Amino acid sequence: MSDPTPPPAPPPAPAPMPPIPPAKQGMSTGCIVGLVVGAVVLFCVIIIAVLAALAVPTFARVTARAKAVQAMAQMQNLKLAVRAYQVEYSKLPSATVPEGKDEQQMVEAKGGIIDILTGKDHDKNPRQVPFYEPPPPKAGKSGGVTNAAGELEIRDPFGHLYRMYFDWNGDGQVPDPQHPGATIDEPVIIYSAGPDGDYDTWKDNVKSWEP
Ligand SMILES: [Ca+2]
Ligand SMILES: [Ca+2]
Repeated sequence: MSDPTPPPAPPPAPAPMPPIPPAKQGMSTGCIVGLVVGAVVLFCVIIIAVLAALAVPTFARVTARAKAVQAMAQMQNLKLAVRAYQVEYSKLPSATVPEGKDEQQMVEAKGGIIDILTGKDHDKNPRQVPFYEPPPPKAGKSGGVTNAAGELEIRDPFGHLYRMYFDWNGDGQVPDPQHPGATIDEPVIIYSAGPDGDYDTWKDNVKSWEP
């Protein structure tokens, strides 16, 4: 009788996995959180920059539009004053150009013509009727601004003088400054150079005859 075969030795128990050091575990989570936060912040910064880039020109357009609306209102006031003078004296006001002559003469809204409409010129507005109330000056650049020569200038909200044409010969027409040789069926027209300050660029000009 042989010795019974000894039972095989049980396989050695697997070595337990070394525990992850708590310090290393915390660092990995922290890195991930940091990356996520960084990405979110970067995303927010990009969004804000894009919105700001979009908002600046929009704001500029809205501001220019608001000033153009204001210019139109100021021109209509000036035009009403001219029409009131015409009703009162049965002629259009004229500071330097004899009535019925040289309607091609452009008149800037300053000095003599304004003195007539405000009643300051007692020769050409002998009843001293204050037909016109100039807009208040704004920052010394727009509205009713007194220049170095002591003349009152009527400047649009962009800081430039209004320009005018009068129907001095009474045929109901004035020269069209935008289209040389053409006429406009109005007793008086006024226009602003618009936001670009250039009277010859008509795209942005504000015109009393085209509301
Ligand atoms: Ca005319
Ligand atoms: Ca212009």
